[in-house]
Amino acid sequence: MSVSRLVRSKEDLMQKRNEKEESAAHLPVTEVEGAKVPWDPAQLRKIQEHPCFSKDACHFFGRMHLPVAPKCNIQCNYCIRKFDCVNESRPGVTSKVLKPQEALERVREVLKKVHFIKVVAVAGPGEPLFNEETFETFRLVKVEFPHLLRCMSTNGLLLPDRMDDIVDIGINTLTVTVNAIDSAIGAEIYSFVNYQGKKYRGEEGAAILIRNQLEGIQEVVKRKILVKVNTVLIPTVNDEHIMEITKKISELGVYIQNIIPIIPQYKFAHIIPPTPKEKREIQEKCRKYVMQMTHCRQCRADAIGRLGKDLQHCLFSEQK
Ligand code: CLF
Ligand code: SF4
Repeated sequence: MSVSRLVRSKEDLMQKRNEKEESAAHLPVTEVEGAKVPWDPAQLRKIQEHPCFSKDACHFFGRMHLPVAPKCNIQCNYCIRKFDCVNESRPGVTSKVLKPQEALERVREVLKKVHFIKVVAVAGPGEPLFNEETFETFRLVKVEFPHLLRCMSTNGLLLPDRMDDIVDIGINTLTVTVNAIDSAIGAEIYSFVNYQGKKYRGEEGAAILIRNQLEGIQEVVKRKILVKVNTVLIPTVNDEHIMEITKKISELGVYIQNIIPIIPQYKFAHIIPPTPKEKREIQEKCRKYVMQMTHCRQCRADAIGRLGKDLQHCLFSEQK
C-alpha cells in the first residue's frame, strides 16, 4: 500500500471513529433486570482498536492469543478434544501450550517486533476459565503491558463462579459461546458438563450450562465489559432456534454476535454445514436484534497478527 493511501486510510478510520464515538453517545441503553446499563463510552473507545469487535480496526490492528489453557470442562459434540477449542478456533489445529511465564515472555518478544498488536487474549486450546494459568497469565501481562486490551473466549460455565477474578484481571472484552437457550436443544449439542466436581449429562447438564452462561453474561454486562456471543450454526439442531438465542442475548445487552457455520466432525460428522447464503440469511434476520460480526477468521489458539494475516509461523518456528 502506498504511503498516501495508508495516510488516507488512517484519516478515514479516524473519521469513522469520531462518527462512532458520536453515535455511541446515542446508543440505546441496555436494560438488565430493570436497571438501565449504558455501554461504557470508555470501553467503546477502546474497542475501536479491537480487530474482532470493530471491522474497521481489523485492517490496522492485530491480536495475540496466548495458548495457556489446555483443559476443558464440557464436551461439545462438534469438538475433537485433541485439537484447539473450536468455539473460537479453526478445527484440526493444535497449539503448543505455554506456561504463564512463557506467555509473558512471548508478549515481550512479539511487542518488540510487531507494533500493531492491541489485544492480548486467551482462547484455548481448552476452556480459559477452567485453567488457573489463564488468570496467572493475565495478571502478569496486566502489570507489564497495562495498555493492551485483555480479551477472553469462554464456554461460560464458570462465569458466575469466577466473576470477581474476571474483574480483577481487568478483562475488557469477553466472548461467550451460546449455541442454545433451551436445554432440550442443548442436550443434543453437549455430551456432558463437568461442574463443581460432578459430571452432568443430557438436559440436566445443558440446563446448568445455559443458566450459568445467561446469568454470567448479565453480570459481566453490568460490570461494563463488552460481550460478544459466538453461536455455532448447526443445521437440523439449532438453526431454527438461533433467532430465540439472538433475542435473548439482545435483552442481556450483548454488543455483537458471531454466527459460525459448523465444521462437521466428531458426533456431528454427519451434519451438512450451512451454505454461505444460508448463513447470511440468518445473520440478516439476527441483525435486527444484535450487531453481527461478518469478518471472523476462526483463528488458532496461538494466533498472532491481523485477522487472516497470522505471523506466528514467521515469529516462532515450533508453531507449524
Ligand atoms: Fe481472540 Fe476472540 Fe478475543 Fe478476537 S479472535 S479471543 S474476540 S482477540 Fe476474532 Fe479470531 Fe474470530 Fe475470535 S477473528 S476467531 S472472533
Ligand atoms: Fe471443545 Fe471448546 Fe467445546 Fe471444550 S468448549 S468441548 S474445547 S469446543
